[in-house]
Amino acid sequence: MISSIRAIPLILVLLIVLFGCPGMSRAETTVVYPVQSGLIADGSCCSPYAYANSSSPTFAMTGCFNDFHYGCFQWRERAAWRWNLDQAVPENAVVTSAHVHWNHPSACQALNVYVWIDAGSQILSSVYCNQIRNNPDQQFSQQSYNGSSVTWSIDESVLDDALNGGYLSVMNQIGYDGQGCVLQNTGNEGIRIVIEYELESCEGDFNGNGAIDVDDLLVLVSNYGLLSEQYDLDGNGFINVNDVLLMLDYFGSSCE
Ligand SMILES: [Ca+2]
Ligand SMILES: [Ca+2]
Repeated sequence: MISSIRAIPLILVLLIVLFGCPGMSRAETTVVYPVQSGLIADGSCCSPYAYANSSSPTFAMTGCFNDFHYGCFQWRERAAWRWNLDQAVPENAVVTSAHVHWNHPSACQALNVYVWIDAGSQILSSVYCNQIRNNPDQQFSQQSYNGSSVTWSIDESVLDDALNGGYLSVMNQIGYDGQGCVLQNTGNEGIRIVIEYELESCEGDFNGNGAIDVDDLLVLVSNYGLLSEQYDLDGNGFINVNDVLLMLDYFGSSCE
């Protein structure tokens, strides 16, 4: 006869076997906001750019086209951000994607957008921004830019460098011939990096087959209510419902 205390995990096992275990993947997402932001601009067209920190909630980025005879037809405002990615994800994380996200308070239409990305440890300065612009680790350009929210994918190798080195910097320019856009700089809708990852874990793989599956769950259940170091997942010395819940969290993941 099955005692009621052991019936609980057995019912869970039955539910998982019958209906699968949706939502039990180990996928995680983290959102990282910049630690430094600023504009690269000056008061006139066609003169050298200079970086200055700014924590303004929005950045108005305009082009420059101030010469009637096309004598000055230059980019004007650029913006730059720097993120601290040290410890952005756990050590056992396997990153599956990383994106720069930004929003415009209202839809932005522009002829050109450029984005330069650098995985470096320097703080933002005029010199560093110029270096990012001239020698980026990754770069995008998009013509016919139009939207209120935009996502740019960060290359895996660039993100790896940034995670190892600690920092990622992004610089952009929007607009041409006087057009421009307002960009949300701070707040939840401000420019941000979204990293998706999975946790590499072999906890719960009791039979060592590289996956946490129903066989492991059955092993756990067969030890339910017993003292055990081997199958104890939460470290309290015995197997109870907390271990079953942890097992459900791990369930379906693989160790590779
Ligand atoms: Ca297993
Ligand atoms: Ca336990």
